[in-house]
Amino acid sequence: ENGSSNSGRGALIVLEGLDRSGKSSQCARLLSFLQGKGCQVEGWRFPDRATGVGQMISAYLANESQFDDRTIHLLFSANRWEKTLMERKLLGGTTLIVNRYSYSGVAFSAAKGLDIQWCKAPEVGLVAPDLVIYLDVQPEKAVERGGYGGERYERIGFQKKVGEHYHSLRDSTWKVINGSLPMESVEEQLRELAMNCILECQGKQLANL
Ligand code: DGP
Ligand code: NA
Ligand code: NA
Repeated sequence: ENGSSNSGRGALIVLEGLDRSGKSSQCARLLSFLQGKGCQVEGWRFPDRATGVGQMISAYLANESQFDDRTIHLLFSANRWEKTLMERKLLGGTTLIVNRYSYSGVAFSAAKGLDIQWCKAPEVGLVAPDLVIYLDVQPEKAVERGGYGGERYERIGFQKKVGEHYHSLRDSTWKVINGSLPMESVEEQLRELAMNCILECQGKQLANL
């Protein structure tokens, strides 16, 4: 069994973590590993800056435009709701490796002081991930990794608060990987978690958040 089975649906696998926690590199590595195994798989990311809503988010993150905290929260959420293709891809057997999802939405907005339940509300009804992998890196370590790019949230004090909120969001679908380990070790753990998830979810129904 090499994971290329046509039976069953694809898995929704989400990577979460602070800025500079290694999500982008690990998503890319995992994607090419699974492709090499013959898996039907795609890499996605949120925010998707290419859509109309995504361009508003991108300008906000670059500090080129301002929005009220609640307004931008709803735009990030809208950017996830735009992806109506997600469910069809999964049901068609494609596994999605997604860089950030609803947990980013809640953790980043709650770190600004918004009410958690209010933050979660617009996410309800989105497709639920089969697996959330949290790359756990101390904010101090993340900064050392070549620094931040200068976007709005890339400040250590804010990232610490985001980390605390991520911690409170953990549930049974979460697996935490120590993101400070060597890249190869993180990669190896991710591969194993992803392969198991892909096999396990083939017989399971899709659920909603
Ligand atoms: P990225 O493209 O992964 O570097 O994300 C851009 C920034 O936006 C990053 O600081 C994390 C933050 N972010 C991602 N998703 C959301 C969200 O849904 N809501 C909020 N408030 N911030 C988010
Ligand atoms: Na960023
Ligand atoms: Na990031």
